[in-house]
Amino acid sequence: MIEIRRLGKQIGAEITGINVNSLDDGTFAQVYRAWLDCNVVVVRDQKLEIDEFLTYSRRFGTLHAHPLKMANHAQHPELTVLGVNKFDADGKLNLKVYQRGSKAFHTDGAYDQVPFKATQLHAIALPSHGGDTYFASMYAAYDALPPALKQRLEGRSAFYAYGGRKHRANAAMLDGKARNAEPARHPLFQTHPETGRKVLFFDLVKVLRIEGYDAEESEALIEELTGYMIQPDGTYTHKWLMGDVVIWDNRCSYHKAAGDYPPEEDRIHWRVSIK
Ligand SMILES: O=C(O)CCC(=O)C(=O)O
Ligand SMILES: [Fe+2]
Repeated sequence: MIEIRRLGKQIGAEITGINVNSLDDGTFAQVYRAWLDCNVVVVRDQKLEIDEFLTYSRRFGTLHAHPLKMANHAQHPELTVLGVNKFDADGKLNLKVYQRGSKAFHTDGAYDQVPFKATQLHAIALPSHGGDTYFASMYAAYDALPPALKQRLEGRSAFYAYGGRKHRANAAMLDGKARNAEPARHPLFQTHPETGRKVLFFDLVKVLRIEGYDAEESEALIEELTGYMIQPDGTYTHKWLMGDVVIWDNRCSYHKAAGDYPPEEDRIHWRVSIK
């Protein structure tokens, strides 16, 4: 029997009592509805083969191979294995692997003209402590904006690129097409295509500038918007358990890896990007 329980005040839901390998359409519709309502859905206690994880993930949309090829699975290019090859040949911790996703709150694929709809992770190995994932609601961020700021930025967009303002050189790690892509332009205020609710679409890792302002004004606005992204009632911190399958909606949530676990321990997830 499916059981759905809210985790955070505004985002996060836990689902127990299902096997994602054998969900009938009616039960999947309940999972999908909970996901739209709560933005982040945690399905507990799954034991999956790679094919099963991919098949289940395809029920949410089309899988998209991540343009950062370094950890994509050789036989299953749509699958990224997070947390592997953490140490270089000389034994040095590779921070690009260890700190992936932990720089700042972001939404996946903002560098793309069509950002990812969803990202789904399955926990394969977990450290003894640390390694949480933080989530925050873009709806709560939008709702918290003062009316004057909303009015000022209505209709405005921001530009995004891999690596953002500080680490643009990291784009060199992407595959050819993505490496040479023009920055993507996305409206700051968007309406979620399925819920009809308004969000503050923003990404601190990849934002370059706000359109229509000079560099100084743009930086000031980025700082101002940053102050509204994380609303206490709009957050959920996920503490991973083995077997968790977690999917988040990139159209209405920000996330960030804590990036604080003991580096000598494994923290491994299967990951897919869904459009
Ligand atoms: O490892 C995590 O907790 C999340 C990393 C991340 O940002 C991602 O997979 O998109
Ligand atoms: Fe991410």
